[in-house]
Parts: sequence; structure tokens; C-alpha cells
Amino acid sequence: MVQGARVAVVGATGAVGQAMIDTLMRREFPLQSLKLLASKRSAGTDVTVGGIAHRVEEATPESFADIDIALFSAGGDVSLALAPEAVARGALVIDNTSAFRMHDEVPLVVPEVNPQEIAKHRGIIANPNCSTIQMVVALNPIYRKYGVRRIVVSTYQAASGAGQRAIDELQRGAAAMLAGEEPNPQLLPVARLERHYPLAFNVLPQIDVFEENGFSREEMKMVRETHKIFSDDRIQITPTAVRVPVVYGHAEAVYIETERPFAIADVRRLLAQAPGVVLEDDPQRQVYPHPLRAAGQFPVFVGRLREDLFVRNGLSLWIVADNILKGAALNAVQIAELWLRQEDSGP
Ligand code: NAP
Ligand code: 3JN
Repeated sequence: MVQGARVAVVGATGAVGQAMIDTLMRREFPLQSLKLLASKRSAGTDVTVGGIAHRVEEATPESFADIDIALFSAGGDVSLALAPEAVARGALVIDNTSAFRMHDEVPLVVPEVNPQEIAKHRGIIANPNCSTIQMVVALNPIYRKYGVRRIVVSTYQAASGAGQRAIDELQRGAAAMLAGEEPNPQLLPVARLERHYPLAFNVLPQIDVFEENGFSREEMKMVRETHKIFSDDRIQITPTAVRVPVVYGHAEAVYIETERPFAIADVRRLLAQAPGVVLEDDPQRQVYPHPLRAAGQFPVFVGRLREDLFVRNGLSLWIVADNILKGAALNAVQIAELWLRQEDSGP
């Protein structure tokens, strides 16, 4: 495919879709053509890409007749309805929703961790959840060398993970509270549930609905997806997913226990060399990552490395990434890049 790929972005007017378009441009993805798809609501509007206005079309099965790669981020229902239609018309689907992530025949791919899975696809490749992606990118080099027996993770997730309307609610709520008015939340933590709480000047220990076991669906995604990506169900994972009043950039406080003893200097060296990771860890100079530093950036940033005070093989880390970029759009574009490279190099 020397002339580049014919790419469609489904959900092109959304937060993730817009970041996908931006990422394709930033990485100079070899495009033969770019088709922007969304719902009937925004069909006919224009989105400017690289200075050129592109008309948004309604996504229908026929939209995929002339497409090589379809990047989906329009919600699970749209993926369930249209991804098989795209595959039937010969497109490779890279899906950002949870619709197919746990299907056995669908690879769940983080390019820095399990790129070999891409070749096994049968039309659909799934992108993991943002909180899973940044955690496994940072833990991968430690997992490969020392094994990981246990992970205890608390997330600090930005409002943008819940979409543009959640960002708006945070900003409106903050302005209201600063003016001494009621914030009147209607969306967070979960729009379709009865109770809503302000995110401004607050933290909410609920992302998505709770499952029967008391863990939220977001927390269970981290468990199931991490097991699938590492092909290792033995890792004991205890997640707590929390929404914080930040616009872009998820942070994670992660404690792990390795299978084998490690030297902290070696862990530092591994992380400094790991693909997709930037180690920023100099506490004496107050160097550590934080969401405002990571927003708009591609890497996963890691800092605050500490050997545990009490538990042998225990290690704490602080992991930060732009949830819309490495957590969604960038990861999907990286998968497309690798797939294209494999196609170009032939069997
Ligand atoms: P968003 O800002 O609300 O955008 C939703 C997009 O989907 C819009 O372009 C919308 O088009 C389009 N859409 C809605 N209904 C459609 C339909 N019936 N047919 C075609 N397009 C339709 O949401 P977002 O934050 O970008 O997130 C979108 C999805 O990405 C989420 O639902 C989630 O599944 C996934 N996501 C994944 C991660 C991750 O962790 N990997 C993170 C965030 C989101 P209109 O403008 O026409 O309404
Ligand atoms: O809330 C966050 O920070 C991440 C949210 C991701 C998300 C939001 C709506 C639907 C997902 C996801 O990617 O897991 C989905 C989904 O299930 O597709």
C-alpha cells in the first residue's frame, strides 16, 4: 500500500475523533484519503484538517466500501452496528470502545507491549481503556524482567475521559462555586444514574456503574484488559478508579509486587529505555510528572519510584499520560501504523 491508506474516522466530531485526526496529522500518517463520519446530527458540517475543510458524512454501512482502515470512537453501540459492516467491506477496524475488547478473536493491543497480536486480527483490533493503556506501558519492562505478582492502583482520572460534556460540567461547576452559587451537576459521575455530584473542588470514587462485586466497571476493565494484554490471569490487581477535577491527563498511583527481587537502579534504567515512556524522577529537584505537564503529549510519564519500606519486592510508581492521546487516539493510530508496515512488508 505504497500510496498510503484510505482512512475513515467514525465519531470524527467527538473528543477522541478530533484527537485521532490531529494525531494522524502530527505523525504524518500516510493517507491516501480521509473520510470523516459521525451521526446524522452533524452530517453536512465541515471539519478543517490540515487547513482543508472536510465534509462530515453520516456513518452508514456503505460508508466503508472504499476504506482500508476505519478508526471507531462513536460509542459501543455504533461499533457493534457498523464495525462488522466495515469488515465485510474489506476495512480493518481499530475500535476505541469496549464493544469487542474481551472477544477471544479480537486482539487487544498496546503497541509497546503486545504488537505481535496485530497480525492475528480477523478484521477488528481493539484499543484498551485509557487507564489500562498507560499502566501497562509503564509496567511492561518491569513485568518482562522481574514478573509482576500484584498491582494495587488508584487512578486520578480527568473529566475529558467522560467526554466534552463532562469538561463543560466541571468548568461550569467551578465557575458557579467560585461565584458562591450551586454547581447543579447533571452528568457526573454517571449521566444515566439518578444521583449526580459536583466534580469541581471534589473527587468522585466512581467511574461508570458498579458491578455486583463492588468494583466499578472502569475498575474491572483495568483488571480484565491487563490480564488479556499480558496474557496472564495470575496478576492480582486491586484497582480504585477516581474522577478528579482535571481537564486532560490521567494520573495513577501504582504499587506492585514483583515475582523476583529487583534493584531499583535497574528498574530506573529499564524505564528510561522503555519505548513510549519518559522517566521524570528527581524528587530532590521536585521533578515528577503531573497532568498539566502530560496534556497534549504522546508519552507515558513515570516518576516517584520508591522501593517499599516493608514488603520485599514492593515498588511504588506514579504514572501520568494524556488520556485522549496515548489513552485513546494515539494508541489507535500507532496500531494503524504498525498494521500498515506489516501490510507493506508482505507475508
Ligand atoms: P463524544 O465527544 O461525545 O463524541 C461522540 C462521537 O460519536 C461524535 O462524533 C458523534 O457524532 C458520534 N456519534 C454518536 N452517535 C453516532 C451514531 N449513531 N453514528 C455515528 N456517529 C455517532 O465522545 P468521545 O469522548 O469522543 O468518546 C467516544 C467513544 O470513544 C466513547 O463512547 C468510548 O467508547 C470511546 N472512548 C474510549 C476511551 C478509551 O479509554 N480508549 C476514552 C474515551 C472514549 P455527532 O457529532 O454527530 O453527535
Ligand atoms: O472515564 C474515563 O476516563 C474513560 C472512559 C472511557 C469510556 C467512556 C465511555 C464508554 C469507555 C471505554 O473506552 O472504556 C467507553 C466504552 O465502554 O466504550
